[in-house]
Amino acid sequence: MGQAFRKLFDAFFGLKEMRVVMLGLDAAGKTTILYKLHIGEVLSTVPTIGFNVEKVQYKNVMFTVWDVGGQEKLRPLWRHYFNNTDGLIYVVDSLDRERIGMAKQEFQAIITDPFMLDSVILVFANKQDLRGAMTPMEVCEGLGLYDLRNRIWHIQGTCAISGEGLYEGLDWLATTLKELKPFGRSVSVGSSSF
Ligand code: G3D
Ligand code: MG
Repeated sequence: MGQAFRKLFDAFFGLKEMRVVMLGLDAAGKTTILYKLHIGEVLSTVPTIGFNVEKVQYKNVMFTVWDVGGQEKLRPLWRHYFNNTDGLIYVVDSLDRERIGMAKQEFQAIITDPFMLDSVILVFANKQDLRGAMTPMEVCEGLGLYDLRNRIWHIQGTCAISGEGLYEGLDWLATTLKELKPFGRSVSVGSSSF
């Protein structure tokens, strides 16, 4: 699995500076995903700004990861990391039906931030291995993805523990960024893999 990711990164991401932020409520599976990718050492920092940030740099790709949720006061500080972001990966715990409303609220706050208006959006509907998990389509509805205008997004069901779906999702992200970057980002497309 790790080797497959590295091949993917080398083929698509490797040539340019890319910044990807991976966000989601706590326990969505972000840290698990970061480790599953095996693309480098996960550096965890507790900066003075008040939230814990994990980073992995693989060649020219920088992944920055933190938990969102319930701390609206911190939102203005997110921008520090949003600047020049190419891709957003939003991770959802598909079993957590109770907090899908909160996940939506945070998601909408992120994607409407002025610094994020240009970023493409990959949603991981994670924990698909668990019985009772929302389907990717339900997560899609829960986050309000269908209502997005002028955004490029994709939703992918995943299991971070086995790695299922991660490669497909990142493949979409890498391919999309590769296609879009030279030509600007004026397209509006939604897609899913239900
Ligand atoms: P976070 O970094 O988004 O806060 P973590 O989330 O990666 O720490 O994951 C939170 C918990 O969910 C972990 O369990 C982790 O093993 C589990 N988890 C992550 N992804 C999946 C998945 O796809 N399927 C299942 N079944 N569990 C998953 P613990 O028990 O360590 O808290
Ligand atoms: Mg974590």
